[in-house]
Amino acid sequence: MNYTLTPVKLIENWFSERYSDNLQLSFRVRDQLLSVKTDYQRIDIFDTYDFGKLLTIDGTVQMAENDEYIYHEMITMVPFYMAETTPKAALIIGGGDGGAALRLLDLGLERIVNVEIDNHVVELSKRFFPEVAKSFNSPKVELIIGDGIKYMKESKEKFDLMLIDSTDPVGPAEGLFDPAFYRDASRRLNKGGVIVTQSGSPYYQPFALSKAKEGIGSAFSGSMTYVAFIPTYPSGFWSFTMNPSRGRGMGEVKPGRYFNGDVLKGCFSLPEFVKKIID
Ligand code: AG3
Repeated sequence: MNYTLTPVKLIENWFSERYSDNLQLSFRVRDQLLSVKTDYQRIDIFDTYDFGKLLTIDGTVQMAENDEYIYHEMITMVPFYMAETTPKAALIIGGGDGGAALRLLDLGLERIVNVEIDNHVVELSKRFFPEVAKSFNSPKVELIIGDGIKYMKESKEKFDLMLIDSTDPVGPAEGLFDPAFYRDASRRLNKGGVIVTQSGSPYYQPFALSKAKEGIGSAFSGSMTYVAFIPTYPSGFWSFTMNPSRGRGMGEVKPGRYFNGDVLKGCFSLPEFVKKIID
């Protein structure tokens, strides 16, 4: 018998994030690069066809090589320009991949304290996403492995920007959406500064948005929500919530790859269904 030996591949591998009982988004993967269970969560790293390397925590997409710039620009550049004085010192809670710190360095921040609870997120980012995690090599970035809630309660230092770059409000990040956390935060924020948290997908996680709004709103007498298109997160439509702040009326802003002056103006324009969530 003569068989032709053509390579056949019958099995395709996919990673799926479940959005609801009836819907999930699947990424076709070349390979699973790693899977670890840490004291806090499960971390997986995949090599995907469309989005490059993908970091997931407890089955939820945190960062994809090809679109991380959108989330990281929007969580840093919007608050940077919305602050009423030029920010010099920033605090990041979460952000163990280093992506938020990287953009803050680009914006010229002089001091960045990054408090991440899970050392493994930092170590794995350094290994698999060195271009993002290189921010941790800067002498301007102080990395603290510890509990952000405790840090906010006990530290004395004050900041011009505070970024809550957390996972979804279930599990370790739940307390980062609580009014008590934002009351502590309000004592750490300099006058004219901005605090912002990622507040989930308005479509699939309206509870995350309303929780963030209540938390920030109660501690800072009001809140402002803005949105961005992030293809690898649930529904692709994402929200961020910050304290009320007017910016400092500067003319031109320096564009990133997603962010620019038009995005800064437009991102606060909310669809009616989103307004209803935060009404
Ligand atoms: N942190 C926010 C990701 C939340 C995504 N949620 C989800 N996929 N269900 C991103 C960390 C990037 N520094």
